[in-house]
Amino acid sequence: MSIFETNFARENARYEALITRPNKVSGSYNGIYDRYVHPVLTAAHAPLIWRYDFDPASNPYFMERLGINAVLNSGAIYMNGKYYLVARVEGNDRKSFFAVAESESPTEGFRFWDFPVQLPDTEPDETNVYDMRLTQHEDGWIYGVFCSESKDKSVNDLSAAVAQAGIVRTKDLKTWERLPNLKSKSPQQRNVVLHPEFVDGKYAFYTRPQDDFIETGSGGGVCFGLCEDITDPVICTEEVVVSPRIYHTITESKNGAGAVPIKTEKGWIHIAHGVRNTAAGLRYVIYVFATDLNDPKKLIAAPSGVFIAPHGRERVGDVSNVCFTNGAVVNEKGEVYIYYASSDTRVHVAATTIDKLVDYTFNTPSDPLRSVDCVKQRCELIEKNLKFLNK
Ligand code: BGC
Ligand code: BMA
Repeated sequence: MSIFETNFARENARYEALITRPNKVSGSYNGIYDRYVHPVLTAAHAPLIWRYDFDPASNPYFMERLGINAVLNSGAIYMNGKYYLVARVEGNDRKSFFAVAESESPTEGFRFWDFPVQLPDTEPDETNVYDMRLTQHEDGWIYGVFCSESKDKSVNDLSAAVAQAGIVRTKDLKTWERLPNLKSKSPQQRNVVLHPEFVDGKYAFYTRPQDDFIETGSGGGVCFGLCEDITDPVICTEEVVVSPRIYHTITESKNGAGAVPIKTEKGWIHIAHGVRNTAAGLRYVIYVFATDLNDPKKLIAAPSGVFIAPHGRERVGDVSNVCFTNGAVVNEKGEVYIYYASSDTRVHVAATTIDKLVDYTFNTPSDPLRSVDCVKQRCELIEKNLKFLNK
């Protein structure tokens, strides 16, 4: 066999073994959700035809020509009995793009389609795109809202950038129509999510106003605003804060909506992210809050602290100490699968159910915000438990 043939055969076998590898629940327990042992998507899940030149004449060593660096923050949708992830794929060149991976199972077997998503090129200054949220809207379209990033040419700083919310829509995840970027009063927007239902007859967005590309500045947290016409998307109401940033909590530096809110009998459940600053850089964790069924900007539950934080191997990657989600699905059995990326490098899944998620959201105490009160809260739990043990 030629070098090409040997290397091709080995890599192809490795690839197939990876895609068909069974997954299983990991040993870590909290009763709230199950983490799975293996990531569901990694850079190695990128098809070989995306990366290698398959012509032995032009590529005798079977050398990677266009490498993939990471597969991360993935939008998710459950449709026609199948699970689809629209992942952020980052090439070795640091540019991200979107690609659809499909599986019959929520926890394993995700395989990318042959071609990545080819977004209509309507924003001439757009340099990078990432973190798509997929909303199955009651108007019949599937919307993808993502971050559209451009260089900030107004200042003399090579790294200055502007983040805006890009919007596309599709019926089949194959043909994508691009709409104009969302306009709001905020100079920058990231982590924007479209609510799945009309609110007061209008499209409703969770936004995250920010003064600067990295710093949210005066931006108070995850906000909510309405939009009359999705084809000319302008936030026409005041952006009101739904889930605030709070001093000395997991949302102190920033927070942002994550998965599209999940409708339950008790309220809309939001799986979002919170960021705090540390000596080792920003730490991203996932948290949960709930809003009113009839008034989705009204916060009705705020379980205390972290829902998912990076564990073990998840802690290390291109941007270490990050857990981030922009997609979760619910199937007809009431099972919930939360797709979260660790350290901007790979995508994992955590499995729970609507019943458990409701129990967690509405029965986990809220953060009392001061150590002394947190101790009181814990002592009450201990006293209650000791009574049970002594029975
Ligand atoms: C990166 C994102 C990151 C953002 C803010 C962008 O350039 O692509 O992953 O969230 O900067 O740090
Ligand atoms: C951002 C997000 C993600 C990323 C995170 C950590 O602000 O939008 O793309 O996972 O930072 O780098």
